[in-house]
Amino acid sequence: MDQATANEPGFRGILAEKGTCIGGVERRSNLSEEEFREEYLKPKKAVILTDEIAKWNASTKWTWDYFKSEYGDVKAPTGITFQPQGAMTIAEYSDYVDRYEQERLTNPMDAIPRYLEGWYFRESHQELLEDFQNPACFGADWFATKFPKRFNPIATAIIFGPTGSYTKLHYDGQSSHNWLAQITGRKRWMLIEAEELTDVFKTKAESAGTYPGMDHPALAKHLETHEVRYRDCTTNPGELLFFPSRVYHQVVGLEPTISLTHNWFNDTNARRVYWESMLLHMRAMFQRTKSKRA
Ligand SMILES: O=C(O)CCC(=O)C(=O)O
Ligand SMILES: [Fe+2]
Repeated sequence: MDQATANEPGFRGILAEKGTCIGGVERRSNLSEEEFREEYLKPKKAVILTDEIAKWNASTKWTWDYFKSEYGDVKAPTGITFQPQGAMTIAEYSDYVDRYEQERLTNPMDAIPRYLEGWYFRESHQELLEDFQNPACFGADWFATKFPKRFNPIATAIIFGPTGSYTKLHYDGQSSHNWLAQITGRKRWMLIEAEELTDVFKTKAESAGTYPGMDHPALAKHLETHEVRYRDCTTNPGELLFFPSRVYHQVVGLEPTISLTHNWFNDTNARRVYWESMLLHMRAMFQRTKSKRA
C-alpha cells in the first residue's frame, strides 16, 4: 500500500483512526473497453490507469509556468474544503502557492491552505480540450452524447493546490462517475463505498459535502459500533484514477498538484443521473419561483 510521506491534515480524520483500511487501488494499463467494463465499471470498483496521460499534450504542456504565463489573468474561485475564499487570478494563485511552500518549509503550519478547487474552463477556453482525451476504455460519456445540453453540468475542471490542500469527504454530484488525471504532484486518497456510510450521511446535501466532513457527529457515533472500510491510494504524476458513482472520497495533496477532473455517466449509472438531474432542475425552478414571489 502507498505510504504517506507529507503533511496530511485531511488524513487526521476519525476514519483514518477508527476505520478499517482494506487495501489500495489496482494499477492497470492497456485496458480494453470490455475489460474495463467487466472488471471495474460493473463491479463498481476504482482503478488507476498508468498509461493514459502519457498520450496527452497536457502531460508535458500543463505546468505551473505554462498556466501562469498563458492563463495568468484568468480568474477562478478558491476555497478551503468547499468554503468559498474568493476568486484569484491563476498568476496570483501560483504566487500564493510558491509563498505557501516556502513558509511551510521554514515554519510548519497547521492551517489548511487555500485550494483552487475547480477552474471550469470547458466553455471559456476550449483550446485546452485539445490537450487531453477521454480514456478510450471508458467508452462514450453520455453527458456529451445523450444528455440535454442545457442540463449538462459540464463538470470538467483543472484543480491547483499546494501541499496539504485538501478536499473533505463527499461523493460527486448527480451520482456521476469520475476520473481524475494527476498531471503534476501526488495526491493521497481515501475511497469509501456509499453503502458503508448510508446510516451516517442521510441526505443528498450531506453526501455532497455540505456538512463538517469527517467531523460529522453521526460518523463518530457510527464508528463506535460499526466497521467502516476504506481504500487508501496515492495518484502519482501521469496516473489517472477512475472511481464509480457514489464512491465517497477524501483527498489531500502531498506536493503542489495540478489535476484534471471530469464527471461522466453511461448506462451503468444513467437512472441515478437522470433522476438527480431532474430533482436539481425542479429545486432550482422552485427557488426561482419563490424568490419572484418574495
Ligand atoms: O482533487 C481533489 O482534491 C478533489 C477531487 C474531487 O473531489 C473530484 O475530482 O471529484
Ligand atoms: Fe469529488
